[in-house]
Parts: sequence; C-alpha cells; structure tokens
Amino acid sequence: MTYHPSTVLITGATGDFGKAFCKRYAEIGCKIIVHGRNKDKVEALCAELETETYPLVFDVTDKQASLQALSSVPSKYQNIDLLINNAGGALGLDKAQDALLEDWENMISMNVTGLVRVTNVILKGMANRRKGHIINIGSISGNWPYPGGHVYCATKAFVKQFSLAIRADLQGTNVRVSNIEPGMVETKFSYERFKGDKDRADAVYANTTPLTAEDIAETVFWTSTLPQHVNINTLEVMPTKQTFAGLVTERDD
Ligand code: 8X3
Repeated sequence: MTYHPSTVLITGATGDFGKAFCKRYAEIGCKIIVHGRNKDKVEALCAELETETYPLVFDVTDKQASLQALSSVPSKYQNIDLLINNAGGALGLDKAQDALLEDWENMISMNVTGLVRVTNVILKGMANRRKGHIINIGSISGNWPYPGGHVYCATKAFVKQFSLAIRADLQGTNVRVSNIEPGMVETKFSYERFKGDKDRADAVYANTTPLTAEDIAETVFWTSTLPQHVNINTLEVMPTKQTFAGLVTERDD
C-alpha cells in the first residue's frame, strides 16, 4: 500500500526543483509549507498552488531568522511528516587554488549549516510523533569529484553521510531518511553557479538531454510515497547521456 504525506515542508521552494516538488505534492492535496528567501516569490508560489499553503520566509544561512521562523509555524502545519531539504546551491567552478573563500563559506552555510539547522528543529517532532520522512537533496557530486567541484562536492558528501548517520539514530522511531542525488538537471543551478553568466550556463546543457526538475520531483515523490516500511537510503539519478570520465594521470615529458 502506498503512503501519502499530509504536511510537507519544502526548503528553497521558489527555485526550479522546489517549484516542481510543490506542484507534485499539491496534486495529492498535501498541506505545503513553502519556504524561500524572497517574500514576494514565496507568496506568488503559494497563490499559484492549488492546495493549502503556508509561506515561510527566511534565509537558511541566518541562524536567528531560521529558528524564529521555524518556531512560528501555526499549529495546523506543525505536524510536518515530510521535510525536503532542497535549499542550497553551487558557487563557482574555478580550480580550488583560484576559488573565492567567500564562495566556499557560503556553500557550507547553505548546503551544510542551513540543512542541519532545519533538520535539527524538525526532526525532534517527527521522532516524538514516530512519523516522518526527511528527504535531502544531495548530488552525484557527493560521490564523484570533478575539477572545480571542491567545496560543492564536499558539502554534498556531507549530506550523504549525514543522511545515513541520522538513520542509525532514528532506529525505533519509524522516521525515514533519504538522500536523493541528481546529476545534470537543466535548471538555474548553473546560472547561479556562474553568477549570471547565461552563455556559460547554457553551454552546460547544450546538445544533450539533461534531466528536468520534474524528473527529480517524480523521484522524490516516489521515494516519499513508498509504503512506510520501505526506506530509500540513497538514490543516484543521472541523465542517460551523462556517465563517468575516469581518472586523470599527469605524465612527465
Ligand atoms: C548537481 C550535479 O554534477 O553539476 O548537483 O554537480 S553536478
């Protein structure tokens, strides 16, 4: 028998992944807490979704704002039984020795500190209610390092191991944890990584068939609607046209 979550918190909901997730869960009538940094975008998305929504505006890199906003969720929405930790992103693709420290710190703040902060708050209620599912949006980059990936790869490796490790602690609570690891998906991901350089971003997806945000939404939805005795630990998803490049060996002349 399949399972349907009833109250879903989606972080980074106004991005391409987030919107696709919101639409998928709205289709089955879930109550959705729509999180984002930009109030106007969050409210516009809430208005668009044909289900009950609660707008939650804060920056995951701001500890005080995060804790305050998460504690302000009205009682009707407090029994969150699915948290999708989707907020985050990549900044830069220069070699590590040329990368900006600020970019590294921001990626750690968004992808690691922000994610564990939201998880820490929401997980307690799930464990007490003995019901819930945390789905982290990891990345193939947590498994497969590539040039210029440095801190982004490392943050997603953190997300993978964090997901697995909290599963160990949650034994006996019925709470599920999954790490979904997308490969190349055509979204604003590269546009943001390249800080608005559209040509460079477009080139990433040129002349191939990347995944879409809807592909990942369907993967996440499937993971969350499996019967409650089934836990997907880790699920790596790539486009058929994306594979592995192998190792590189430096040769002496
Ligand atoms: C996004 C996938 O390969 O661009 O996380 O790092 S990749």
